[in-house]
Amino acid sequence: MPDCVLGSKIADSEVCLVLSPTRREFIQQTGFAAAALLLPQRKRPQPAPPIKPVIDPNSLTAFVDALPIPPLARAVGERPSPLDPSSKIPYYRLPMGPVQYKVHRDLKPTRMWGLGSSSPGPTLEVQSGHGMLVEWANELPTAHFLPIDHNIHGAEADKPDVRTVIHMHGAKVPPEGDGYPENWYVPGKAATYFYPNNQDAAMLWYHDHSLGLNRLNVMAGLLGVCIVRDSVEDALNLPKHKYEIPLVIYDRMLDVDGQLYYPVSQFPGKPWIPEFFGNSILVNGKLLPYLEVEPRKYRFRILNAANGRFFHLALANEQGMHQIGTDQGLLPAPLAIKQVTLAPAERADVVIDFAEHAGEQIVLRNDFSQPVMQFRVSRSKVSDPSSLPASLRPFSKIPESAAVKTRVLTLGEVDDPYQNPMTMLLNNTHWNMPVTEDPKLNSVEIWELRNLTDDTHPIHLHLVRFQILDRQRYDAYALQFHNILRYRGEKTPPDPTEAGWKDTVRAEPGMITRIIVPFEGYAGRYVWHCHLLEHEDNEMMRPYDVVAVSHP
Ligand SMILES: [Cu+2]
Repeated sequence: MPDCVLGSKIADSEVCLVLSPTRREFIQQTGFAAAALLLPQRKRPQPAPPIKPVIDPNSLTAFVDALPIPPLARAVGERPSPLDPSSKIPYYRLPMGPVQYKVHRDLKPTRMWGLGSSSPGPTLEVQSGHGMLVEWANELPTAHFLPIDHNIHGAEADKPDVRTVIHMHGAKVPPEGDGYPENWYVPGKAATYFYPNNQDAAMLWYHDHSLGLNRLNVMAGLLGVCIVRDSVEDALNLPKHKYEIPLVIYDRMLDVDGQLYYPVSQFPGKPWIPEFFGNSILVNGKLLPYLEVEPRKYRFRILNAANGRFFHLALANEQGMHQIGTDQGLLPAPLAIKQVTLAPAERADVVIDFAEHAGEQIVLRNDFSQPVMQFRVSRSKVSDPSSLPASLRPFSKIPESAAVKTRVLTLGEVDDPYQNPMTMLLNNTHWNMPVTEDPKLNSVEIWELRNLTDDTHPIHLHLVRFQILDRQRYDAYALQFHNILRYRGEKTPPDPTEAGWKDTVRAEPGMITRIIVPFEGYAGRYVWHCHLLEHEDNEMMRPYDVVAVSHP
């Protein structure tokens, strides 16, 4: 199978669509021979040819647009707290509506759906323990501009084309405010959710989660960031204010008119594609932007908001960085790294010190060669009062003995006779089948994810944070076709960059991935799912119940 030339010309970008980077990542991590031995080869379905040619980002002048920073959300008032009506909490209103945005100086404005006047939408910033109310108002038009597949469960032709519900990824939130995928609402309607924010400092992100449409609504632009702060982080003297910058990174395809292009399958009447990979990488909504920085430390809050692409980000001058946090907040200590690896929905909190690079122009690259953005380091002498402390936040591993239950859960794929993926399944169950995962509130469980496919699936559980226990190679073929569990290696611990609190875990092919999860916070109905949005939309999502325990 040919590898994909990233940032390549139009013809190659079509190749990118048929080869999953998730598969490439597997090959990088394991060696191609092992991959070939372990898994049957299959062809990926060919998407239909683009209706219009798409733009080759290499044909554009790079680094001519300044990196935009999403605006800070401003509360429009105060309302009584649902927990204590005598106290008032901030009330935000974030309307979803059409926006026109110039992705690059030399392109026409791109139609998107944003929040407020931007995509990514305004950044919510809150202090841990301080609740807030957010009204998510659907002010979108009644027609969608991306291809809906009415064969997908939840997106049938009798459902409205435009409907949305917002989920705050990583938030510990009561079930009624979690953005349950069936709780979508149509243009003209709104939902107000209460976020208690009783959780450690972390970068959360909000995005559409409506059943069967999520991949298209996020692609259209319905996403943004929420930063939770707390006293532990405040005491660390990390770079802050203008020296702390969110980098929301995702891939898109743009047609020659500069408009978002989302391909369809080669099957007439069934437009769903198994994964989306675009050739243009946007940072905070801009293609190939630059950022002027001073020769000092910066803190970058990096989010992979792509539908399906994994990012492997590194500085072209091979300069090192320090990772200080992951999905659910600070690591115990900074880690010296050369590369940031992020599956969709994962976050990395990274400090880069430009002190030794005054006057340089440093490119941030993906996959070794594809330019993403440029840092322009000024020559001015500056003082840097910020610190990179040797220790950040204490972290205790949960002992396996704390778990009251181990759930064995498979990640599977249903193919047609020509090995085209048609549906993705968790534990061989569809969305509308009865709930099977029902942990008790305040209990700890181990979830053992047995990946039967040849993709890495980033698995996300709503409500909770968890720790990765280990990964172990096994014979997926023997399990799937002969029901024999045969290990092919020892258990390996998580990489140091993922050895903190997580809410999304890469379940790699040929691997059993185990996580240990305290189910804390609230009882009620939540979901767990793959965060490759094309998978999630096509059945790779399940409801789960956190069950309150009644005491006699
Ligand atoms: Cu998946």
